[in-house]
Amino acid sequence: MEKKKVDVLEQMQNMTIDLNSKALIEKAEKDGVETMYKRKLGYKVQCGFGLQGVCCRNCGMGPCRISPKTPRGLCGADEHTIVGRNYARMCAGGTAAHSDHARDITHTLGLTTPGGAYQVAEPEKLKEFAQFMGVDPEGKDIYELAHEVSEVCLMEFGKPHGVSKLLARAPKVRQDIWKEYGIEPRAIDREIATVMHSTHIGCCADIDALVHMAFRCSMADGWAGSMIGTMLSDILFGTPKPVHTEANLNVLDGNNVNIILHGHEPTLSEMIVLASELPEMQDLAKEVGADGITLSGICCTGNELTMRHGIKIAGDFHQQELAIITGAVEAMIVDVQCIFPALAEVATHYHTKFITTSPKAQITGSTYMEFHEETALEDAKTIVREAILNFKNRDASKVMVPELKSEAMVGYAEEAIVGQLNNVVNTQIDDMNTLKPLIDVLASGVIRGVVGVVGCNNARTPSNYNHLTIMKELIKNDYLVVTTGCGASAAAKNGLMLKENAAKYAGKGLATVCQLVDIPPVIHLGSCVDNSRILNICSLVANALDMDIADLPVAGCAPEWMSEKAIAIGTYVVGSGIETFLGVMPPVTGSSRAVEILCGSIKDKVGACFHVNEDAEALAQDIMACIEAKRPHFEELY
Ligand code: XCC
Ligand code: SF4
Repeated sequence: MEKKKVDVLEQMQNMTIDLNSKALIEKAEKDGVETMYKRKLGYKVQCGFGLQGVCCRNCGMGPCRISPKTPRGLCGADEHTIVGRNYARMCAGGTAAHSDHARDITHTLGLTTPGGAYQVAEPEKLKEFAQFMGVDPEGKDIYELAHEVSEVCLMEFGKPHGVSKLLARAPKVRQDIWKEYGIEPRAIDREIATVMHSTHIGCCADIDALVHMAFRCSMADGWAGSMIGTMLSDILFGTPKPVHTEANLNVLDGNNVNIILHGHEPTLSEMIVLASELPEMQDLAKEVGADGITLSGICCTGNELTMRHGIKIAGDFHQQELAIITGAVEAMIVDVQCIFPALAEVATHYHTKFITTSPKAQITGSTYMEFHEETALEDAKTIVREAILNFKNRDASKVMVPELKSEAMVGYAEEAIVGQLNNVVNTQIDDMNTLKPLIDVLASGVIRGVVGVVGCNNARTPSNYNHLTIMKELIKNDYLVVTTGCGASAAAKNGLMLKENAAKYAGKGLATVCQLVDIPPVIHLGSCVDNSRILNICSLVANALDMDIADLPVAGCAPEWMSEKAIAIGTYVVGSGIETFLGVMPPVTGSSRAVEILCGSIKDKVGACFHVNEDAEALAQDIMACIEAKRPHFEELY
């Protein structure tokens, strides 16, 4: 290749540390296919106003952009107002996404029937949750109960009075802090609507009030929407248990029909699993000349599937285009969120069918096959059939499945983590007894702390670099890492979710615990809505010790965050009293006040704040220093 082309290729390959991705970026170049990596080259200079959050287009007089020459928008909004409004809107966007996902799951619970496509997989969990939500399970048929719980949960989205019922899962001291600051979320939809209203032109223009509102809205994400999503997904599809899987694009199978599921809601993906396992589908695959069907997942759908079925993880957010570029994918089936519209164009270069299924995420150029929960299995069969029949169109000369994959153990729900530490899998977490081993290793300092390293890939950092750097540094120093979302995929792809690798990567204390109780040093907690599992575990531990969540030696980290969902997550994690570390600066630096509050004074209100450092090594050090500073107080209380 001529020099210029080599330079361009190298620049693109430097944007990821994943070797499979590097190989496929090269293939994309050869195939003449544009990817995110190519487009990024065209974005050398990103808009400074946008980066700082000081561009407002909340009304038609704008856009207004704050600069020394124009310190106020036409309406007089200053940088603090504009940054505050933009931040609050990001939180509302993220809360809406997670919660609308949860709403679909909740409706699905209402559709369960004995023997139907959707059934109750965890009757005991349902009963316990029903009781918690104030529904008496006594004497009720399990499906009658499921439908009643569905109705009660739906009310959490739009009830006219009161605050989220799920706040009661938190320690009492935490609940008091929320009451005091006034961030107990009311109905989920109401919090989102309030933010949209207050950020309309001519409404809220006070940074403290805007941040407050952003927090209350995000709390509805964590302590209502996401928590309902996780709980009801477990009830419907089963509580995840530790299971073996493989990760990275080599999981695509050359002789099989390859179906990739991408997006978020298990309502669709679970049905695709069911459909693809039917003998008629397996037979059809053989008829078209394939050996069988390989399902794999990308993004959070990948996480949901792998933790419940051990289905392989094809890749993360930044590998979605590259997956199609392998030329070995018969269908990429998507529902909602984190789906590049670019997939439509990428798919035109290969035989891959890019199948959209949700009215909420229709994409020009895709094959739209609408999925309805009411006719779930039939719809899923139609979609899977479409994928299988596409096998004959595969062009062998365009196929290149890259070499690498890693093994991983995934699927640690709260029950599994606590149970595993007791050497009993899937115990009910109900007393100090079952939590004691977890608390003991933390209190003794054998494990220094627990850090949730979660979230996306961001093209502002090389894909996976921050995740892996931070995770490795933490486990090396005896901090247990729990992870969700695309962070979890990064860990799975790189061998960090194997107990066998604990001795290699983890410090002595953590490695010993891993050996003793058979856990990997980085624990797969699920998808991004499953960050609510972190809230749950922290609450259980804090309750058992009669402490506040803020007293625990724990931290949150989103090293490569990019979505509005991630901002909402970060905000509710801070609101829950957990110090939160970001590897990419959010668009708030245009307002000194916003930075002061979010990275400082909010701590006086909720006991934690944001910390940002775009140097991953330094961020890992910051996290450890922060936890070490908490330890004396924790040990004293304990
Ligand atoms: Fe999307 Fe949930 Fe981020 Fe990955 S981690 S890029 S939000 S898929 Ni959720
Ligand atoms: Fe400009 Fe104010 Fe309109 Fe924003 S709301 S675009 S700052 S006039």
